[in-house]
Amino acid sequence: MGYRIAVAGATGSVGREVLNILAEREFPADEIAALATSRSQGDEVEYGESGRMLKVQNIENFDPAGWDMAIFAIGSAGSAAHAPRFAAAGCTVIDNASLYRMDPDVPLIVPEVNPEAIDGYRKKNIIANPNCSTAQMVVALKPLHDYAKIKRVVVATYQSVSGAGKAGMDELFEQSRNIFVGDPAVPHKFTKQIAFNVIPHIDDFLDDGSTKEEWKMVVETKKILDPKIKITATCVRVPVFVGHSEAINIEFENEISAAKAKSILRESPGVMLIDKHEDGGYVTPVECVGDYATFISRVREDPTVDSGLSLWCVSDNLRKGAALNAVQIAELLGRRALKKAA
Ligand code: 2RA
Repeated sequence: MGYRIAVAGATGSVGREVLNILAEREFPADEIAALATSRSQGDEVEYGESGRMLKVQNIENFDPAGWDMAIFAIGSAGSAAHAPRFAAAGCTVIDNASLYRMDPDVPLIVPEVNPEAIDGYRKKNIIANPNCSTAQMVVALKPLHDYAKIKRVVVATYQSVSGAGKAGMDELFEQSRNIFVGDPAVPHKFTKQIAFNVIPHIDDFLDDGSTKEEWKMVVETKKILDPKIKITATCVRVPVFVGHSEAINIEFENEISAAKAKSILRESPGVMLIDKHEDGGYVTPVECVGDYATFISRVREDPTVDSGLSLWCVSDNLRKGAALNAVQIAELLGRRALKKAA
């Protein structure tokens, strides 16, 4: 017997990826419900490339009783409105929004990093999916932390416009076209022109001058990996459609060489090491699109500290940064807790 699983936000870019990945990975689903707001009610979405079409149901009227789990990709307001109702009905919510991530009664899970934390889901029947920039970074950091204990991380991100949803992708496309034909590139979604530019600002500003995106990288990494790690982040939007990149500098308590780090990363779950010291011997965002892995390149020692490394990390933000991680949590939940299917 398989699961009854709902996908809320099924018409959005992350929701569609969730359906693609459930189908690709042959998730043991007996029944799948595609949910969205009333605006999309009656639309159809495809279950992966199976040709099987799912009719979109209005989440407002959906009764979650008898459903095993629901993956939510409907933003914090949608999660606030519906997650407690689903959870109370016995349907475990795997939430992609930021709303519950730092709730001490909600586990924040990256299955390659802290699968054991999932057992805490029973308190609220909700599990949180981390922010995209955090997810790929902790996959890269975890095996190195296990070996040499990380003291401090300095990260700069290069985040694609799909992190801001379809509107972000449309804006990059429109502005690029406008610039080519001599029309003005007016910003709507982003705060400045994104085409042929970079913007050092993602999410709201905080009182200390950092942004909420930067804060998320700090607090989520501590919750998932180790509260003792010091982290400072600068998050930047770049004119790339899909795929977040990160330049990560790591300082360790114990000694670790670049060669040792590479041999560890080569064997680490979720990691693909592509690191040749030659032209093109590294991964760029366009190459990671549609892939599951967190790609690591440019691993090298940092001679300015006793034990330090710098590396380059790239991943599909709609997949490992959102939909894939959520589906991996659903698989983990099935294996560890619900145990209905193999
Ligand atoms: C972004 N972190 O890239 C967001 C998406 N979760 O804007």
